[in-house]
Amino acid sequence: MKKILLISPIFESGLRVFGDDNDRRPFMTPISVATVAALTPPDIQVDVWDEGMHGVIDANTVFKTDYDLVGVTGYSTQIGRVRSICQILRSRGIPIAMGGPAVSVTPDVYVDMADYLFVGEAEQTWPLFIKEWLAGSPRRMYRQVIKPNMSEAPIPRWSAIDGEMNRYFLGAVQTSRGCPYDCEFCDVPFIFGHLSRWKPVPQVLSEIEALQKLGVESIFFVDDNFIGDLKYARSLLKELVVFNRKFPRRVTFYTQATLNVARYDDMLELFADANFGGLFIGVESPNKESLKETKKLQNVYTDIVADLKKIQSYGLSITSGIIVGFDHDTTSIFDEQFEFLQEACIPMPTIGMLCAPMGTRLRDRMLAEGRLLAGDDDPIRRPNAERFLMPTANTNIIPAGMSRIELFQGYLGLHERIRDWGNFSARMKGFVSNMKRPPQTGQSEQETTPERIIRFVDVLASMDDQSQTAVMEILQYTANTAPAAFVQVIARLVIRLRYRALVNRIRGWVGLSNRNVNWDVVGPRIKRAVSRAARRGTAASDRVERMGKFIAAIAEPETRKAFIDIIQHTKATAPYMLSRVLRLLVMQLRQREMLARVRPLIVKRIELEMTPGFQLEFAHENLTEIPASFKSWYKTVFPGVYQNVYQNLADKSRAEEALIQVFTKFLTRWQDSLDRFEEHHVTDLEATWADIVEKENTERKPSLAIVTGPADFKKTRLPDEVLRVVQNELRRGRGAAVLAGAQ
Ligand code: B12
Ligand code: SF4
Repeated sequence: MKKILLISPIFESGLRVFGDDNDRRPFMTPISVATVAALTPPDIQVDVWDEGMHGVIDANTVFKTDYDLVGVTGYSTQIGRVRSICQILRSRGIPIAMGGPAVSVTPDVYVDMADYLFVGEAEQTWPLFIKEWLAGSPRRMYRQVIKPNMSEAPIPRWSAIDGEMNRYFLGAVQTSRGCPYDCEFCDVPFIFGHLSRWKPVPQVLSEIEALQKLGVESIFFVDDNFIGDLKYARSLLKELVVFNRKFPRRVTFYTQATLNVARYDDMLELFADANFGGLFIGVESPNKESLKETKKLQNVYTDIVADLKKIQSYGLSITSGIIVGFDHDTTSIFDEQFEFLQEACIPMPTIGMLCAPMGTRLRDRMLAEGRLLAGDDDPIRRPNAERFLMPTANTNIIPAGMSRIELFQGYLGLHERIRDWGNFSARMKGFVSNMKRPPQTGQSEQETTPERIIRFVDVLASMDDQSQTAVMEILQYTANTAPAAFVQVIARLVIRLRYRALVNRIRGWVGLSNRNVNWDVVGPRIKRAVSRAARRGTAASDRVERMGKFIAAIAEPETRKAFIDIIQHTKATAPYMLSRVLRLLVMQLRQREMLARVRPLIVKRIELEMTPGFQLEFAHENLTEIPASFKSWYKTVFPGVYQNVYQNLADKSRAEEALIQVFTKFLTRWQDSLDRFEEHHVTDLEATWADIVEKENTERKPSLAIVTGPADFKKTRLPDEVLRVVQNELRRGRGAAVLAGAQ
C-alpha cells in the first residue's frame, strides 16, 4: 500500500489576532490538507502532520512510517517554514508535492523546492495526479484553469489527523470560494475568482456535524466572503439557526463578510441567532479617498461607523481589517484611524501596512511605478530573510504620502494606542452598551456564562486595592509553584475574606471600625502551605492549569482593573454577552503579548533603514500588459483555436494547459506590434497551436484520465480563465520559465 504524508506548516505569529503558536493550543483544524486527504483514494494510506498539533518538523523528527510521497501546503507568508520542511524531506529522499495559495500565485518560486506543483484548487488535479503517479508517469505541474464546482469538494478527512481534535481552538468549514469585489490589494479574485461558488447546504451541515462530534466547539467558516452570494448565505443561515439548536451546547461560528451585511437586518438577526460570535470585516480605512483608490467601493458610499455599530448591536463583535499606508494616507492617518476605531467601538482590530501580494493589481501598479521592493526587502517572497524580520509587520512597497520610516513609526504607535488597556476598555464598554437585541440561540444565559470566572471577578471587585494585590500575588505564586493546590488556596482565601466580612459586620454592630485582613501574616502562611503542596508534586488538571494561567495573565493592576471594569459593565448592561466579552479580553491579552514580541523587531527595522548608506532593493520584473486591441480579437479566434487544440491533442486533459502555452507564446512574440490584426497573425497563431499540439503529442504519453470535455464557454468561462493565466505569465515575465518547468 502506498503511503502519503500531508504537512501543514505552522504560522509564525505577527501582529494579528489569530495564529498558531508553539506553546499554545493549535489554532485551526488544517482544512487544506484534510481536503486533499479526502480527495485521495481510500486504498492509499494518508496521514496528516499539522505542525500546530504535532510539532515543528526538524532534522530529528521521526515519522511513524516511511512515506512514498509528502504533500506540503502553505501561504506566501509561510515560505520560510515551507523551505525548511522541503530541505529536510529532500535530504531524506522523499518526493514532494506542493499546493495551496502560495504555489497558486507564484509557482515559479517553488519550482526548485518541490517535485510536483499544484496551481489552483485540487479537486480535479489531485485525483488525476494520483492516477498518473501510481502509473509511474506523473507530471511536474498540475494547473486548474476552470474553477471547479464546490459540490466536488469532499468532506475533509479529519480521521487522517492523529490527535485530539478538541484541542483545536477552531474547526474549519468552507461554504464558498470567491468574492464579487475587486480590492486592489487582494489576491482572492485572482486565486478564487469573482463568482461566489458554494457547497450545497446539506453538505455544509454534515461537515459541521462531523466536527462537532469530534469535540470541536467553535467553527470558522473559511470563506473569502460569506455573503458573496446573498441568496445562498441567507438560505444557509436559516438552516444553521435550526440545525445548531439540536446540539446540547451550541456551536459558536465565526466568518468573514463584507460591510454591506449592515444593509440586511434580517441577515444580521440570522447571524446572531445561529450563534455567530463575530465577523471579520475588511473595513480598511475611514479615509474615503484611500478606499476609492483601492476600489473598496462597498465601503465608500456608506456611513461606516453607523454600519459597524448596527452590526455589533446584534451581539456580533467585529474584528476589522485595518490598513495604513495607502497612497492617499499621510501621517495624519494614524490619528484618524485611532479616533475612528474608538468611535466605532471595534474591540479587536487587526492592523496592517499596505502590502502588495503576488497576483494583485496593486503589485502591478507598484512595479510600474518603481515602488515595489524585491529580494530580502520583499516580505511576501522572502519573509525569513535577515533584513525582513517579521512577515506581517513590514511592507514591500514605498508609500506615497509618507516615508517608510514614518509608516513604521506611525504603525507601531497606532498599535500601542489600540492595545492600551484604557483605550481597549473604552471600546469594549461602548461595544457592550450598544447592544440592541440579545441573540436568540435557544440556549439560556446561565449555560453560556463562564460562571466561575465571573464569580471570581465579583469577589475581586468587592476588595480594596491592597487586598486585591495581595490576593493576586498569592494566586500567582500558587499558579507558578503548585497549580494543583489552586482550588484549596481559593477556598482558603474565600473563607478568610468571608470571615473578615463577618467580623467587620459584628464590629460595626458594636460601633468599632472595619479592619482589613492582615495580608502580611496571611500571605506567607498560605504560601508555606503551597510550598508543602509543591513538594507533594501532585499534577494539576487541565482546567485548574488554565485557571492558573488566567490568574497569572491578569496579575498586573492595570489589566485587572480593565477586566473588573469591563466584566462588571457587561453584567449590568448586557449579561448575555459575558462569554463573548471574556473571549475578547483573552484576545486583548494575546495582542499585548504579541506587541511586546514584535515591538523590538519593528524598532530594529526602523534603525536599519535609518542607517547611513542603507539601500532598499527594488523589483525589476517585466510588466507586460495584453494589449486591449488583442482582447476583442481573442474572443473571435478563441473558439477555433480551442476546437483545433482539443481535437488534435492525444491527451484531452491537457487542452487548457496547451491553450495557455499557445497564447503565451503568441503574445510573447507579437506583443509590441499587436495594434491591428492581419493575415500573418492568423497564420502564426495556427502555426503556434500546431507546434504546441505536436510537442504535447510527441513528448507526453497520453494521460490515463480525461478531466475536461469540450467546454461550454459560457458556463466555464474558459476563454477568460485562460487569458487570466496568460496575463499573469506575461506580467511576471516568467511565462517561459514556468512553462518550461511544467513537464
Ligand atoms: C482561514 C484563513 C486564514 C486563517 C488560517 C488559519 C490556519 N491556521 O489555517 C488565519 C485567519 C489565521 C489567516 C491568517 C492569514 N492569512 Co489567511 N486565509 C484564510 C482563508 C480565508 C481560508 C483558507 C482555507 O482554509 N481555505 C480552504 C482550503 C480548502 O483551501 P486551500 O487552502 O486553498 O486548499 C485548496 C488548494 O489550494 C489546494 N491545496 C492546498 N494545499 C495543498 C497541498 C497539496 C499537496 C495539494 C496537492 C493541494 C493543496 O487544495 C485545496 C482544495 O482545492 C484564505 C482564503 C481562501 N479562500 O483560501 C485566506 C488566505 C489563505 N490568507 C491569506 C493571507 C495573506 C493571510 C495573512 C498573511 C493575513 C495577514 N496579513 O495577517 C495571515 C497569515 C499570517 C501568518 N503569520 O502567516 C491569503 C494568502 C495569500 C497567499 N498567496 O498566500 C489568502 C488566500 C486570502 C487573502 N488573499 O487574503 N488566514
Ligand atoms: S471584499 Fe475582501 S475578499 Fe473581496 S476582494 Fe475585497 S478584500 Fe478581497
